[in-house]
Amino acid sequence: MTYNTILTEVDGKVAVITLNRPQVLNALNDELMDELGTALLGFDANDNIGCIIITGSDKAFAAGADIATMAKYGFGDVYRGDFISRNWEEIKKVRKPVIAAVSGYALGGGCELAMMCDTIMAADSAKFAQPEVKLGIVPGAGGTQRLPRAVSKAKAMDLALTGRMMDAAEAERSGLVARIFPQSDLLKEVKAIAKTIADMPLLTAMMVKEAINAAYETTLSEGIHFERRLFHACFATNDQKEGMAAFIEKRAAKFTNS
Ligand code: CO8
Repeated sequence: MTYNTILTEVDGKVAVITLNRPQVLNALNDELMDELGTALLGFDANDNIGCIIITGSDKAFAAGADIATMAKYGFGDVYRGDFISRNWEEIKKVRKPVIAAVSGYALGGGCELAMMCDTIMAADSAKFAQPEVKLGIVPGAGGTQRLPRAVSKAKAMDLALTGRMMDAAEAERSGLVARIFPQSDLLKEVKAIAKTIADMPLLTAMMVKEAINAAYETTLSEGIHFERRLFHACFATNDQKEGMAAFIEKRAAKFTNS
């Protein structure tokens, strides 16, 4: 499938989706979000893929929603058109692990898109911000909800009220970013991490993702209960038998994703 605003690549069991509107620093418009959703759900349905990476260019993961488009909108347009909800939530339907590999700017909707992924790996050049306040809008794709959960209320308030940029080192210290790599190594390193994940038993990896994401939606006791049910369910899979047998027999496991 060919797209206008993204590039896709498959490397073994890893799929890479590259945001590709370089002339506007990968500003996120409807076409891009539609294509991203289609590509994500396509890879999610593909049995040969075990992990998906979303990345951008060296200069920008994404510099936010497309301001030139938004500038024309009035309340009626965004309310009646359900701006955001229609095509910004597709990523949440993806059940396989999704990694954001961020170089350069991840601003506004770009930062929010990265936070919708399951984890964020960053180049040392990465810069994160929620600068919407400077445009007279609040973050609208989850920034006020996901950022405080990732970095604390104090830092989320600081970032969203001042609109300032946070560099990769601060983002890692704050818990937004899992690991930092030199910019030239980012994609290679993230592909290696994605391959490690894709080589794990898929059903188990999907359950890990589902359980950790549930931690953000439930009370602790409900979350623990959910985890326990998934833990018990693992014992119905062939890969639990294989993983434990391989350990005992001191050999590499051969998972069948069943
Ligand atoms: N939208 C549209 N065009 C953009 C955007 C954007 N977000 N960001 C950059 N561009 C364009 C510029 O207009 C410029 O175009 P041109 O060459 O035609 O003038 C080109 O990209 C290059 O940008 P700059 O010349 O500005 O490059 P600099 O290196 O000087 O600066 C910056 C880079 C700092 C990233 C700067 O471009 C900037 O501040 N961009 C805007 C960042 C921003 O405010 N982002 C938040 C947008 S609001 C948002 O994301 C709300 C999300 C809510 C959910 C959305 C649902 C759809």
